[in-house]
Amino acid sequence: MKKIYFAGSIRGGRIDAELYARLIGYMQKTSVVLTEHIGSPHLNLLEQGKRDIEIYDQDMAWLRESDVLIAECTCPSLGVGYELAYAEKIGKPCHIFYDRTKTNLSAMLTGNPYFIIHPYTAEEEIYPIIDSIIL
Ligand code: 6IA
Repeated sequence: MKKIYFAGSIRGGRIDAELYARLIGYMQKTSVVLTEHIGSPHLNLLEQGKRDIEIYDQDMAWLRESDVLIAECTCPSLGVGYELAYAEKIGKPCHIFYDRTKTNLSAMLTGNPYFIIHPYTAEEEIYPIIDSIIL
């Protein structure tokens, strides 16, 4: 089973949290998602117990352990941008999804040929692409 590091916005805004939860649930049928909390509706409560230094250390360890980074970037997030740059530095494959009807992705991502970018207009388009990445 592949180990997936799924990245999505947390402090950047939780508008797409339900989408993250659906994507994570789908990937968990066939893979291990190291960051399953990204889709949780209770993140504020969960976050209270943890210090930021612990969050950072744990996430970087999971990123090193993962086989692939899959990021949903419709809602811009500094943390996700940082994770993408770190993943590139350590040579992890990076797949980026974003809804082209809702956002214009940063040129720091679209201009970097290392990143494999999947613009979509409807959520259903994402699932077969995820299959091709993880199966
Ligand atoms: O800048 P942002 O907060 O939007 O960054 C989001 C990204 O940073 C996500 O892809 C996560 O991998 C990572 N990240 C940010 N905050 C947390 C976090 N908070 N836990 C894990 N990863 C995080 C605590 C919640 C937890 C106790 C359930």
